Amino acid sequence: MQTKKKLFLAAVPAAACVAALGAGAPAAHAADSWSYQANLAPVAMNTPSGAASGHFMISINGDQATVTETVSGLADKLPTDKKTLDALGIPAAFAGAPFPHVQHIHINGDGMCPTSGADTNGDGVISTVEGQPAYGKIGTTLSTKGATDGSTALDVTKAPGGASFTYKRTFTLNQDTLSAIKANKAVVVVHGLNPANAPKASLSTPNSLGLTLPGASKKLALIGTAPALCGKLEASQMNTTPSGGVQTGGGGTSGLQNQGLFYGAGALLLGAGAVLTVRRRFGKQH
Ligand SMILES: [Cu+2]
Repeated sequence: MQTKKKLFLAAVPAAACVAALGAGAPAAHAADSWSYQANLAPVAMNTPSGAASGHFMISINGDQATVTETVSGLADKLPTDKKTLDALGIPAAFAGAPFPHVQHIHINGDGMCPTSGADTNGDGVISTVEGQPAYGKIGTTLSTKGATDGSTALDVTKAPGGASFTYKRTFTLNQDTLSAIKANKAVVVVHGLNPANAPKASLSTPNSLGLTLPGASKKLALIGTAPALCGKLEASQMNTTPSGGVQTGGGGTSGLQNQGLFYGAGALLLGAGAVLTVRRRFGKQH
């Protein structure tokens, strides 16, 4: 029963998640397993409306969390031109590499995504720091490997990259993040703006975190770190189980469909793996 349920949770198609949104589903749970989701939407000012999107699911069982996420429309590749790289504070070794998108579960802010009012210095970009009152500090780093705490928060070699990616990882969720998710104070943020449509100031202003990439002559420009996509984590209706009852309404057929989707997601992950390999190779260069 447990195994079956886990598979079900992992396999729920994105479309179903979208359908469940807005239903105001209560935080339903069976035993100690929960499921939450976020629709990732463009951050005001930083990403034009409709230019990028994503969907994020997290199923939690005890202290184990499995994240399944897809995004599209983000910055694809880093520039290759040396002048452009220098101007943005990106080391030459990174030329043409997949644009890294560090991503986190932010916690204990206002539990929301920043609006244009968050741009307190009025430069037309919402920096990571300016967004913090809305989404809070980093609770968990959604890294591709290694630690999921603050130690990998800005590690671009452990971040997914490219315009579109599928991210799936199971890891131990820290207590602070778990509590914040349950308290509706958790927000998923994907960083790194698309130079093609980012606000102009983000190309010339240093990032708000003081990050300098290894081998760079200056601080990374704001486009490298500013929040691009954001979504508040909300209880997923899909996790609703009649009190102590059996998962109903699905039936055998839908179970099969879900399995098919599950394997489909696996194929997508292979694609992501290829991207990661490229970056790993690239990461060794410096
Ligand atoms: Cu973040």
